[in-house]
Amino acid sequence: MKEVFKNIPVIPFEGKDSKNPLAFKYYNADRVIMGKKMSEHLPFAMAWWHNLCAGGTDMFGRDTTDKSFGASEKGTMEHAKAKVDAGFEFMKKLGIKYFCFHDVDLVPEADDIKETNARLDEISDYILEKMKGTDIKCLWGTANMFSNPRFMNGAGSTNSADVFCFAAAQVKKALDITVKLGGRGYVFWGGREGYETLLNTDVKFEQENIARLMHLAVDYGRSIGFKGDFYIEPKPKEPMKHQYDFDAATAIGFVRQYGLDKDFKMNIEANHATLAGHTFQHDLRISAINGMLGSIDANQGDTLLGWDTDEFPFNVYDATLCMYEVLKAGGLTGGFNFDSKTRRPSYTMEDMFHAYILGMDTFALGLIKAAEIIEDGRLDEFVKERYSSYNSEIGKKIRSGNTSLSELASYAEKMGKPDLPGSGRQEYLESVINNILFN
Ligand code: XLS
Ligand code: CA
Ligand code: CA
Repeated sequence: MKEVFKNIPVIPFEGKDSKNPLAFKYYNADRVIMGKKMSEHLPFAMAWWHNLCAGGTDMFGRDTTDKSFGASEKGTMEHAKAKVDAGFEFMKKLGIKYFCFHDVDLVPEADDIKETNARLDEISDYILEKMKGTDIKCLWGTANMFSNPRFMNGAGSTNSADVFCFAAAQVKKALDITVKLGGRGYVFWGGREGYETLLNTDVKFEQENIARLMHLAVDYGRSIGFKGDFYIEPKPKEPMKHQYDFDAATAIGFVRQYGLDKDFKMNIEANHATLAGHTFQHDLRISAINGMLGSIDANQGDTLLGWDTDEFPFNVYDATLCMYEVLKAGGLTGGFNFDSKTRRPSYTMEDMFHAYILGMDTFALGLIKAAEIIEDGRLDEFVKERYSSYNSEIGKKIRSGNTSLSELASYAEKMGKPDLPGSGRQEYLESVINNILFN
């Protein structure tokens, strides 16, 4: 097998004092944090689409990097296999155990779905072969139901029954391949499940139909032995003006309304949470308290830009607060997929490695610091104390639902007026975080 990433070694852990650009400073797979190895806390995944397919094209310019990986022609099965070779070499060199894919990231789409499916069979055989002797597996698979013009009005939410059938066929095949490659999860990201204008849209019907497609997917998935979680990946907009899975709260309401909550969890992407006007931590917390924190798309946006920039995670505050939520939730059943791309001017093969080293180190730091915050205990203690009035007699009654509006009203009348509810101490708590982050 020809080496694709020449001059790039297996990336070692060298620790925080290392100046070697091709070494981890914080991600030490075997280091034990709160009783578990870092590699178990952080099941990292490579996103096939960004890492092996995206060449830096944007609205204003073509590719800056060549991801043919030695294939003589792009968009061929030879190229598809070259991407597999490159991907496996890449994951092995970084110690990454998972990958995520859309159907059409793996193979070029043919005019006829029968031919596309035959190509998917061929490439998944090839991937299976590559997986042998490694512990690399699929984290999750999905069907791309947003790029092809047939999906201009959505997939589950399309106005065309024929397009709905086509979407069903793609989901079926993507599930087959996910199961074949040992996938832990299956994602629905509703990129075009939304609308441009309400003037032409039957929102109720579209939402019901999305749920129908999801139910069909669950039934089929379970029938072929898929034991993992289905995920909704919320995003408020882009490409559509409005997307139905706006944020975690909306998507959780949706899966509950349509009886999908036993099979679905959330795949929370940092950049999507911020596009929805939330913090990353917010959507993680909302998912976690509802028992629906499944998996994470690890990236970050840019607050100066209003779109989905899918940058590699660099912000240690956000990664720390993310890992704080993850640790509190008892970990993920999914993993951390780097749905991130190198910036357009970072066009060399080496940049791909720098990007993953950055992302993995950022999350490793986040994990280390989140564990310190929990072990330190000042935050937890403060929150506990903040609600302690509910441990008192009347508070206990409220908590247990063992009271009435009249009882509370006469309690208030006797009291006259309550004391102020206690300082929120935000600045103090933020200084605790800084103290732990930079000690
Ligand atoms: C796009 C989404 C997409 C999903 C998978 O914004 O992040 O890449 O993760 O379809
Ligand atoms: Ca994503
Ligand atoms: Ca994204």
